[in-house]
Amino acid sequence: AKDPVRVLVTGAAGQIGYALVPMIARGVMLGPDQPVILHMLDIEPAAEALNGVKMELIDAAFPLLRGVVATTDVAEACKGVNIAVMVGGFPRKEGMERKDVMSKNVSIYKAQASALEQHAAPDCKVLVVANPANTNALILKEFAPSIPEKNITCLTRLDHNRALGQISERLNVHVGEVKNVIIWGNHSSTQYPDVNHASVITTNGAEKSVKDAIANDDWLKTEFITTVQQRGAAIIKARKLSSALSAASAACDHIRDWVLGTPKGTWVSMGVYSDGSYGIQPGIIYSFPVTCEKGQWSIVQGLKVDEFSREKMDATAKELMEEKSLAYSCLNR
Ligand code: NAX
Repeated sequence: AKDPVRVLVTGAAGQIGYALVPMIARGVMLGPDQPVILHMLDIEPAAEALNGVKMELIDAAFPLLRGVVATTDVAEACKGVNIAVMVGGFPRKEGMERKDVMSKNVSIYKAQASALEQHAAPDCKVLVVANPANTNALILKEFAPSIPEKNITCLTRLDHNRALGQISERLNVHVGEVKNVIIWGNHSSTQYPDVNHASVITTNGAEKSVKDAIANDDWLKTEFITTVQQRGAAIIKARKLSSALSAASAACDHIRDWVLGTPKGTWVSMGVYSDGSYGIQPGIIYSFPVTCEKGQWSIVQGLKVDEFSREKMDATAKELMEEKSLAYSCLNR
């Protein structure tokens, strides 16, 4: 039998946390034969709610769940964790300035970076979900220099899955028959959902490019892109709450593919530290197409980038550079 893996979820008393922890405990993230010990962190005002989540986890009698740590102590939460899913953060409230939200999150991610560095397992893999996800991940990377930079990522898989979903709805095919969309850049409304290299299995079993199958460039270049970019806002409008089950599911997809590998011929989108691929400047966490093998991701190389894509990829990189300087100005305050 496998040894249990310790998985940290921060912000575990929140909406995404509530959807995510049962998925992890059921083996959705690490597989049906992998026992887990859940470490759940939240802040003092949510301590009682967090304990309630722990009670429910016990009541669910998950066979794979070998232990639950529920705490408001960051060091205790990080102790020995192999996977860290960072969902906790400071939300933007009405009337708040961007700079003030950034400032709160910078201080949270700076502190949690140190705790992970000191207490997590040496090869801990980190996924930042909390917004601004790319920049929170960058701050975490900067303040945890002993964690390999390849181990620090942010979530753009929800956007990737949303793009797959839109294509599958449009073509009326199962979502599993669509692959290789790309989310470039920031997990924000400047992200660029790109279908230029995506393909679909048609009803007769043949593989076809999504561009040919849809045969409507205008839709792909306008409505498709804005629908994916604005999907989070559409969910808030409908639910009066932000995406939670889809975000939790995407976090599981992200970690599962990273740890267990992507299927042959398939790539996924992950926010990773830029190495200069596709002319994107190093020094930011940017979403790229990646394949994963043996617990390591690598950026898919050699994809053709046309002028339309270039412009959109650069615009979202520019926004990340601006977020980075805003974050640094908060650090120096
Ligand atoms: P909630 O407000 O329901 O939950 C957040 C939880 O984090 C709360 O329980 C809060 O007490 C806790 N928290 C705050 N500061 C903390 C700290 N310093 N340490 C530990 N816990 C702390 O938000 P929820 O809807 O669960 O969303 C969580 C985060 O995910 C938000 O930042 C949200 O913007 C972000 N999202 C990111 C997505 C992505 O694709 N990357 C999509 C979904 C989501 O919008």
